[in-house]
Amino acid sequence: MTVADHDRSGPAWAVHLPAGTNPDGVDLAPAANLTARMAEHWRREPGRVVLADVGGRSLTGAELDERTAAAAGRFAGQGLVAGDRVLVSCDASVDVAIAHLAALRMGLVVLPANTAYRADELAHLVGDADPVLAVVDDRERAGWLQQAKAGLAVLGPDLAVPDHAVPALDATTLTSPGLIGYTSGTTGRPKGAVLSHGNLLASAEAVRLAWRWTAEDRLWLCLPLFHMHGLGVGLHGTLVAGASALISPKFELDAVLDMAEAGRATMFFGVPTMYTRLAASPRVDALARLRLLVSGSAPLPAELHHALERASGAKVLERYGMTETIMLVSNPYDGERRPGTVGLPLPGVEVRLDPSSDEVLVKGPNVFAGYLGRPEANAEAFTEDGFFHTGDVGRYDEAGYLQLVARMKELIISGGYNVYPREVEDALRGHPAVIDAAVVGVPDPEWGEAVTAFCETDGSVSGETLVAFVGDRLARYKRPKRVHVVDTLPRNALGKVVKSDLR
Ligand code: MLC
Ligand code: AMP
Repeated sequence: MTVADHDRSGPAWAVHLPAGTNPDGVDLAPAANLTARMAEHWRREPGRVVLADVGGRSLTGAELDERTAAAAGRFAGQGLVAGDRVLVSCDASVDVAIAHLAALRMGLVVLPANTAYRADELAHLVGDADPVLAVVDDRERAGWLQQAKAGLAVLGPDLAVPDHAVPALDATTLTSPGLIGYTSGTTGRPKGAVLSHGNLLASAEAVRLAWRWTAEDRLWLCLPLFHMHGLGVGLHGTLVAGASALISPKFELDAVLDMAEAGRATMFFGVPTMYTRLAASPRVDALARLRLLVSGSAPLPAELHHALERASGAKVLERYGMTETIMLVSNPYDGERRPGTVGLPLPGVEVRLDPSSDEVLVKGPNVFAGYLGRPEANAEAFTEDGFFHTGDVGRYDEAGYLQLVARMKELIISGGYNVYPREVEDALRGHPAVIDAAVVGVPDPEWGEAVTAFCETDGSVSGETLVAFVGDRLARYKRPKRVHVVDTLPRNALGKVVKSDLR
């Protein structure tokens, strides 16, 4: 069976659209670009609060319109013009949301960068995408960026430079690039997935419809704003729905439960590690007060889904997405939410399983057109008829819901963050005492998968030293949770390490 439901009369559209909606009337690109769609809401209801933070600051639509216009003026005053690239690496805040939206409004292309990245990881992004300015909230990272590109202009998230004439706003087209999300795809060093305004808008519209997201909703947004989950779904989804978000720079268990108990939000989005921690709290029943809890970025174990439901009555809605495609497949809002599945294709998304490998192949207005400057990778990333290879292996269950059963790509997902074994292995091999290294993901109750390393050494180094060594070179979440020093790594006849034996 295929649930390739681009066909508007098919079951996927029917399950995701509100009752009575005519699928033929649904337009996933209902504006000239992403921010034009947001600005329609700000003009229609200028007094409605749209962004707030945990410190008590809040902005109405009119204020956000004005603040993002002023911020665009400041970018213009630094000499930036539409098409220029801006690297943004900041903890989530109202200020960074303003800077991000201002950049999009004037046609700049945003490169979000994890705040945990260290010098090498940032230098790779700078070398690959050549930003003209960086918005960074930390001196050390600012220094690394300027080492990577001499003379790179760096501003803090408050953009503390003089005001300047506001450039043309919301004037880009749907095909204009808006974001470049770095991800390793199936192999190699991170590549920049170029997402257009049309991709970003189509995905935000699809989840707005599917999750019945309205202006009355308030999202508790404690995901980072440098990955798709927090940015493309959390922030963009909120503003495309004309709704509001309460931004917190960090996931804090008690803060989430206090918010839920007090009814300060209607929605919460999280990665499975967050739900694991919530499920362990005696106050977890507070979650039932929220209208919608969404999980994604990594598999939500069916037992965790059931445990949350037993303890709180809430049925978490699991969905599936990627940097290159934003949101793809979701359990339904109104229909049955099936634990252990990611649901049915979202409106506009076509899903097909490769007949020989069961790889999930996808197509739709949300799917990116290619990686920045990588013709060979792009040739491999798409089928002849334009479907993108996700690198995830799927099957359909008896109800036609998609289950993700394996990954073809060598990817470890730890707490919702991606870790590529190659990168950690290369860092370990950089230690003079390491002869060879192999890194695998080991099932872990907290992180989903724990980065675990096996090293052949000359006997002069301990596992702890190697953990610290990697921690200085790569983002801390990539550090192995365990390093096993071994005499020899298991190898096959060709000399290749057999990772399945290590797991
Ligand atoms: C933090 N640490 C991690 C980690 N996060 N280790 C492994 N994996 C992780 N994900 C480590 C830190 O390095 C530190 O170690 C220690 O844990 C405490 O750090 P912390 O910052 O206080 O941790 P905490 O706040 O508890 O972070 C856990 C978390 C966070 C789950 C809240 O990881 C998180 O926000 N994850 C969400 C990631 C996300 O947004 N993914 C979306 C990708 S988009 P030490 O030793 O240095 O003290 C995508 C597409 C899609 O995938 O479908 O959505
Ligand atoms: P990223 O490179 O951060 O975009 O990660 C995308 C990958 O996260 C996907 O290819 C999947 O492997 C994984 N992923 C996202 N959502 C889910 C989910 N609900 N269940 C299982 N894996 C998921």
